[in-house]
Order: sequence, then structure tokens, then C-alpha cells
Amino acid sequence: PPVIHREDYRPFPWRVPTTDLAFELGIEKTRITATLAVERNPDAEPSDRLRLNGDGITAQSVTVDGEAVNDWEMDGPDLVLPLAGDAHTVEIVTEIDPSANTQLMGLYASNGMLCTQCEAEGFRRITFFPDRPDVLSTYRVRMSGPKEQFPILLCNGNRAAEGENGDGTHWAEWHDPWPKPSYLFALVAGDLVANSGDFTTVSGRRVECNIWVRREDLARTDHALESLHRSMRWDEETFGREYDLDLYNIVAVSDFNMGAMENKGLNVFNTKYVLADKDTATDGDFDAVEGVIAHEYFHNWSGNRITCRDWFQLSLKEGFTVLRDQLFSQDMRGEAVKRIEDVRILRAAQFPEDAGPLAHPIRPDSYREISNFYTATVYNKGAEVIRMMRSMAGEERFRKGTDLYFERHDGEAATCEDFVRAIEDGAGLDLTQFRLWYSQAGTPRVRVSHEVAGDGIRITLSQQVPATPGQAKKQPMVIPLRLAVHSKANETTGTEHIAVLTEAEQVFEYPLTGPDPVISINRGFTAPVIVERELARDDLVFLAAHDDDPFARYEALQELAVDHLVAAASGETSEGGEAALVEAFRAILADGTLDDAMRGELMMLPSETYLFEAMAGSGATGTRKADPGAIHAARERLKAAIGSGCAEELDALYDRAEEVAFDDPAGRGARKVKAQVLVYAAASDPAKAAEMAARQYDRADNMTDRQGALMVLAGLEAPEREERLADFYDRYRGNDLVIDKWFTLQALSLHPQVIAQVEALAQHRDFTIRNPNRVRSLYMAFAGNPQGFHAQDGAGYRMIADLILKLDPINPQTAARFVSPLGRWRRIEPKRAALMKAELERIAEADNLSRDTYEQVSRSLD
Ligand code: HT7
Ligand code: ZN
Repeated sequence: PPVIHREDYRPFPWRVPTTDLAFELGIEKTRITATLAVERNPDAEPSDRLRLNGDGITAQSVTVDGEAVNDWEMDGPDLVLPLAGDAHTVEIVTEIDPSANTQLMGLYASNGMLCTQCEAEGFRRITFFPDRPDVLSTYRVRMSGPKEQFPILLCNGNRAAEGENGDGTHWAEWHDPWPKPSYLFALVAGDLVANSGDFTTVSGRRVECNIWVRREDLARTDHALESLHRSMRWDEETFGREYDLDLYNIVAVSDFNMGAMENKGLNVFNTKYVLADKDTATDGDFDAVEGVIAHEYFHNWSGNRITCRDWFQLSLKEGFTVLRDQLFSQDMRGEAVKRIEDVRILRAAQFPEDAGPLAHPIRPDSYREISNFYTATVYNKGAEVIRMMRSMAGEERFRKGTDLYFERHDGEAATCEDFVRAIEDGAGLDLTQFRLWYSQAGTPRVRVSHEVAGDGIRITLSQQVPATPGQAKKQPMVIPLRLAVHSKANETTGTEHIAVLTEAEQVFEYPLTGPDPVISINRGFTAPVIVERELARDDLVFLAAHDDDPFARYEALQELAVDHLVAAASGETSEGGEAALVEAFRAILADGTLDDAMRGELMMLPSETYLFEAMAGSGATGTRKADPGAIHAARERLKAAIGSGCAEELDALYDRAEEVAFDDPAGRGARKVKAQVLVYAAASDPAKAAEMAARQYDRADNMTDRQGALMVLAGLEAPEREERLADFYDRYRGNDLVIDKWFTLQALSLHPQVIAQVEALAQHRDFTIRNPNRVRSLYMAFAGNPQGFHAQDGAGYRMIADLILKLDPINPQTAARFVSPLGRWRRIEPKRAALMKAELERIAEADNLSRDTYEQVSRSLD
């Protein structure tokens, strides 16, 4: 497959001011008549040929200005038509079989309904079209189909007309007044019902909001609708963005490759991010629904009104929109806990990507398959990069920058450079050097050292950006770090400063506020970097107990744990490390100033994946490899030590939390700490944990408590395990999203027989390889279970490779996402590395590998 380069971008020679589509809908046969008004683009190199992208489709007929023509040709999947004049009308008829579309890209069938997914290049599976984001067109769509099967017919924009054909079929016409690229096109036809609620915008526009679902799911849609209304108001208040149509439709579908899609006026969502009630969804699920609803809504401005010029600019809309949804959730749920959650996600998903063979800048330079670039780097690191601009400018000036961006580029297909320039001009920043964040991959490492000089402190910061594939040499980046210098002796916290590191090494001087200084740095995680500081254990304990920045407190505790666990996993002595951690935990448990939501965060040990990254490349020579077995054992030992060392405090915390009712404002925090107490009990006293968890499971009046208990039980060899797993299955049989949890719980479990269990689950009657949620619920969970995935004999690697080979012909996009866990082979100890590499080679040798999987496997082996 060819490599596409960012540098090769050229404007399209033709414009398409209007697009008329007529769909005659059927699950097995849908006929599409596309009528395109085309005219020469004066801003592009002229061409007498019109290239229309296609993918697996054939034209039934082609007419130009009303005359049938046959001088067109196919160039690979594309249709190329000679056009001599300046403006023409081109009509093309295609026929497709949505029921055979297992890739879930383009028009496909899901549970008896029809729906679309066009981003990034799915529209070309429906009809021939210049399927690129810089070709904006105004769409009119007529849909017709059997009324009984498809009583609801939805498309982008507003419904213009509807009627019956008198033969059992009906039709609807839709008009979207906003020009859009083809990737934002959407259509849905099915037997759906809506939870509806109007929203009145700041200027008085009444917007009809609908959440469309299957009838049996209607009772679980209130949270989604309320989240939508909250998002609409927040975007007006925070970014000055108002909604621009009279209708906002969201449709939930159960077969979906990603989380959701922001199609103009007609979002299509994975059911996982719509449906929630307390019996079937955890607190985390409620948060995810709110976050994804907000994310897709915010795209209406950052994505739809201003779209991307080409797919290399994906972070323009995704990075910015992730930042917007993060800020929204911070405002809804509290800044500190949300920030910690977001950093945890970044470290779990993006840092390993940046350190591995798939590392790429947030604005990549090349790709073979764009679907592979919907990554944590483009999304989450992209958000961090814009967050840094906001930190440097301050909220008010940042808002001036975003206002200018929206004003300047409304209605355009823009670039990351356009965004940066608007922030520079609007916020008054010089971002010349800062632009390196768009072009350099890799997580910078910042070293911190200091010396006390009289009544001041000299802090030396140095940075190093690691080599990444295709980028051996790096230039120093702009790294803004919020910091404060506390006094350990006085137990006082210092004033906050912002140090902006721009050179390879730089010294910053600040006054001291007391003796025995301790530096609190990267407060609030202002920069997505790895800080390397050699702090004495006492200093970390001090920060964990006293830092006034909640993130820095969390960070100190994590660092304490990482230092100890990496040393323990490497066979080094970490004398006093365990005892210090037990004491730090005791302090967290006793701290009356903390609420339980924060306490629950602080109680979470660094994940094994994070420890894997910390161990790889560490050590005196920097060549240490990660040993997942040793990491797991060390972490379990520490959990047991904390569980027994703090048993009394943990029991007291559990008893207190158990008294808090579900709806109490403190309820969420209480549920979080209860789950943590069970985790520590399971490591220190499994029999007691089994009893506690079984009791919690039986008494639960909500999914958070039930799932938390079952998660712990699933890892134990106790009779309670099988009983409660069977109960859970019977109780929720038929509810796909909850049965997904049942698969995940078992695939993630710490049970010694987890591989055999996952093998058996793959044969379960409810397992299907055709539904991405179900595949992820079993296999993505398993790939994230270090104990199972990294089994010493390579059985875990084999299982994932087998899955990739089986899934690739069915759904290549989903298959390709399973490659990256195997791609970490270079950072792991040699025995496992060889086994992982051998599995990648086995995949690479397979015939007819998709472009998606081929690209990921070849990059992983390079
Ligand atoms: N913008 C949406 C991307 C998306 C997608 C991409 C490839 C294949 C399937 C997909 N479904 C949705 C999602 C978002 O970021 O909002
Ligand atoms: Zn998005």
C-alpha cells in the first residue's frame, strides 16, 4: 500500500457546491443516486479529469449534464471522468449490500437498522465522491424504504419533507444548510424511539434534541439527554459557541468501531456512550457518557464549522475537542480528580505509544491507512499541547485566541498552523519554538536539580527528547512547568511560579520561603513530560502529605510507589520503601481534609503498564528491560503489605463508606474507596476479601458496587467467584453492554487460570467476533491484563495474534488496534521479546493482510 505524505497536499481541482443523494434503502440492497454539481476550483492546478474516490463499489451508470457517458475509467478503486468544461452536473448510480459490510465503514446494517460511518474514508464505500475533508458541499438527501422496517428516517440537517409512496414504503427529504465534507455525512433508518427535550440557545433558538434508541433502551437515556443540554450551555458560556440548527439527533447503535461520531446534526453513537442507569452502568460509565456526548457536541464548532484541510491535521479538531471535553468534565465534576484521571489515561495509552515503534508527532508526516492515526497521541497528547498554550496565556487570553480562531476560519477546512497562528495573534503569545510540539514525537524527559544560594534557590532544569522512528535528532522544546518551593522544616507551601523551559538546560532562581526546601514541579501536570528528580524518600512523603496542589500530591505518592516497585522488580534493595508507602497510605486514609473521591485516586497504585514503562530504559545504564512477571509480583506484594499494614484503617473506611446512600452527594467517593479497600483486602487476606466482596455484591443497589465486588471476586480462587459470576450473567442476560462487562471482568482478572478462562469465553454462545464491543470486551481487556498477556510461555501473545489474523478480513480497523500491545517487544526482557516478535512475524507473513494491519505490523517490526 502506498505511503501518503503531508507535504504532497494539493487543493482539489474541482469544487462540489451541491450534492443530491437519493437512497432506496434495503438491508441487502441499497441503491444510491448521487448528483454532484461540480465546477473548477480557481485556487487549484486545473485538471480535465475528475477523480472520484471509491472503495469496493462499481458504478451502475454515469451521466454528465444529463447524457449517459462511458468514457470514464477505473483507476484502482477510483472512478476517473474526463471533464472539459468549467461546470457540470455528474450523476452516478451505485448499489451496495449493507448486510455484507462487516467493516462497519460506509453504510451498514446493525440490529435490523441501517446506519453510516463515514469518517475518515467511509463515504467512498457508498458512492463515488472526492472523499477528502477539504471538499465542502451542501447536501440534499432523499431516503425511501419500507415503512414497517424503517419507520424512522434520519439524515443531517433539517427534515424538509416526508410522505408515503402508497406501496408500504415511505420517504423523507433532508436538507443540511451547512456545507460539509463527506466524512460528516450520516444517515440512519430503523425502528427507533426518542427521548426528546428542547434546548433554548443563548440567542433564543429552540433546538429539538432527540436521543434515538431501541424501545427497550429508552429508560436508560435521561443521562445522555441531560449531558447534551449541559454541554450546549457550557459551550456558550465557556467558548461563546452556540448551536446552529433547529434539530440535534443522536442515535445509539450497538455495532460501532469507535466511541461516537460527530456527523452534522446527526451524531451516531456506540450504545456504550449513550445508555446508563444505576443498575447497569457504573459511575465511570456515567462519566464516559457525559464526556463523549460533550465531545461530539463540541465538534459542532471544533470539527464541523471549522474542519480539517487534510487528515494530517486531525489533531486540529481532535486535540482541541478533547481539551474542550476535559475542561467541561472538570467543571461538571471537579478539577483535581478529573485531571488525575486524564493524566492516568495519557500515561497508560499515550506514553507507551510515544516510546514505541508506532510513535508519531501529533501532526503526522505520513501514513498508509488514516484509521491507524486515531491515536492517543493525536487525541490526548494533542489536547495536552493546546492545554500548554492555555497555561502560558492564561484563561482569558486563551479565550481571545480561540475566539479569533473561530472567527477567522469559520466555514473553512483549516490546518494546525492556522490554529497556532490564531492563538498567537489572539492571545499574544510567540509560539515559534512551541510549534515543535506538532512535529517532534517522543515524550520529553525533564531533569530537575537544585542548589540553595543564600535566601534563594537555583533550580536547574534540563530536557532531553528521545529519538523516535524517523526522528533521530531532536531540538529543545518549550516546556511550561508550574512549580512551587515548599519548606519541609516549616511544613509550609511556597508561592506558585511558571518556569518555561526553552533550552536544553536552564537555571531558574526563586526566593526561599523557609528552610529545607522541597520542589513541587509540573503541578497540575502542566506539561506532558516525564520529570526525573532525585528526591529523597522523605521529601516525597512530605509532598504526598502536604502539597497544596492535589495533582502534585498524587504524583508524589505515585513516584514513591514507582521508585519502590521498579527497584523491587529489578531485584534491588528498596530498604524502607515498603514501610514508607504503608505510612504514606495510613496518612491518606486518616486525612480529614480529603474527600473520598480524591482519597480513592490517591489509593490507586501505579498500573502495571505504567510500571512497565518506568522499568524499561531505567537503571544505571538506561538499558534495563521491563519484566512483567517481576513487576506483577512486586506490586502484589506491596498491595498485601498495605492491606495488612493498614487493615484497621481500611476496615474503618469501608464501614464508614458503606453507610453512605447511593444518591448522597458523597456516594460516588464512598463507592470508589470501597472498591479500593476490596482490592487491598484481596491481596492481603483473600478469604476475608471474598466474603466482603460477596456481601457487597449481594447487597448492591447499583452497578458500581456490584462490578467492583465482582472484579475482586473474579481474581480469587473462592467458591463465591463462580456463584456470583453465574448470578451476574443470569441477571443481565440479553443486556449486551452488561454482558460485555461480564466478559471484561473475567479477561482482566488476576486469576491464575485466566488464559484458559479467556479461551473458554471465546467459545461462549454470547461471544461474537462481528461485534467490536464484544471483541474489545474480551480481547482488549485480556491484552491489558499483564499477567495473562505476558504469560511466560507466550500463550497470551499467541492468542492476540490469532485474533488479529481471524478478525482482519472481517473488521481490519478493529484488528489493527490489537497490534500495538505486541509492538512493545523491544522494551521487554529477551525471552518474551522473542516470543512477541515471532507472533508479529507470523502475522506479517499472512496473505491478504489489510492495509490497516499491514501498516501497524510492519512499523512494529521495523
Ligand atoms: N471523529 C470521530 C472519529 C471516528 C472514527 C474514525 C475512524 C473509524 C471510525 C470512527 N468512528 C468515529 C470520533 C471522535 O473523535 O469524535
Ligand atoms: Zn473527536
